[in-house]
Amino acid sequence: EVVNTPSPEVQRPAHGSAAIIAEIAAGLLAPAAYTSPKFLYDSLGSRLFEAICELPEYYPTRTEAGIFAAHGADMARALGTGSTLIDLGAGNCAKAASLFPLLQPAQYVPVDISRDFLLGAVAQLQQRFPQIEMTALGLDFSSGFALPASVRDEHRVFFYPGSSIGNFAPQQAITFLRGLHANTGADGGLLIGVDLVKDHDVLNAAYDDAIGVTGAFNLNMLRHLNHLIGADFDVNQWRHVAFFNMDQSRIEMHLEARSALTVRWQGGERHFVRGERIHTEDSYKYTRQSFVSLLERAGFATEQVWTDPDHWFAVIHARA
Ligand code: AVI
Repeated sequence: EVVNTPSPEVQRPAHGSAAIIAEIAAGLLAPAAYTSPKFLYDSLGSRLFEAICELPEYYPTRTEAGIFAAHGADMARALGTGSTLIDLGAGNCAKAASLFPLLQPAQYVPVDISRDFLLGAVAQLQQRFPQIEMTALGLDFSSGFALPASVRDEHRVFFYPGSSIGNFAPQQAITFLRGLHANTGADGGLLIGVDLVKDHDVLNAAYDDAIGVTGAFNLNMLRHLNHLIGADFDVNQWRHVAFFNMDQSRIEMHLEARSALTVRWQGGERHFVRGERIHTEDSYKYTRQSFVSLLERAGFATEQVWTDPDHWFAVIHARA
C-alpha cells in the first residue's frame, strides 16, 4: 500500500504565536529592518553559540571563566552559601555548575528561552548534584517575568554571566535590572558579567571570526524566522556583517542582502535592495565606571568588581 504523506516541512504550521508573528513582522517592516536577538536562539542557534564560545577570537567566555576560576572562592564568601541561585539565560548550565562546589546553593533555578535545550542540561546536572533542588524555567525573561511560587524567596542571587546584559540597549538594561531588583529581596544580590571596552580589532574579530561560526549563528536566525512566521528567507542570499560602532560603544550585527530580493511571510512581505540590512543584534561594551553607574540607576549598589589582568571583562557583585 502506498500512502501519500505530504512532507512534514509542507504540513507543519508555523510555530509562532500571533504575537510573535506580529512582533517579527513589525521589525521586518520598519524603515531600517531589525529583529530581536532572542530569535538567534533556536536549538541550532544555541549550539552555534556554544561553538562561538570555543573560538579563539571570542574572548568573553574564557576571560570570564578565568575570573571565576581565580576569584570564585572570594565570590562565594561575598554571596554566602545556601542561596537561591537564579541563572538567567542558563543555556547548558555549565557556568553555574562550575561554581556549585563553592557557592553551594540550596536551590538552583536555571531560566532560558530554549526550553528543550535547558531541560536536557538540567536533567544531567541534577544527577551530579542531587543535594541541590533544581527548578528549570523555560521562558523568555527579556521583557520581565514573574517567578513561580516554587522559587524560594529568601537569599535570592540573580546570576547573569556572559555579558548578556550587553545585548540590551542601556535604557532597556536599566529597566531589566530594575525588574530583577524588585524580585531580589533585602538579603539577595546580583552576580553579573560585563564585557568591557577594549581594542577595536579584538572586538571586531570576536564577532567576525575566521571560520565563520558567528556568521552561521547570525544567518541561522533566518531559518528560525522561516519556521516562526512561515517566511521564505533564502540564507544564501544574505551575508553576515559585524562591526564596532564607537559612538554607541557597541558591536552591531546585521544581515545584508547580497542582491535585490523580496521576502514573503504569513500575512506580509518586504522588498530589500542590494546591500540593505536587517539589524539583528547589539552587544554593548561598558567601562567599569559606566556599568557601576547603570547598576546604581537600577537600584543596585556595587559591592565588588573582579576582573582579568587585561581588564577585558568584569564580574560584579551588587546588592539590592
Ligand atoms: C549572548 N551574548 C552575550 C553574545 C554577545 O557576545 O553579545 C551573543 C553573541 N553574538 C555574537 N557572538 C556572540
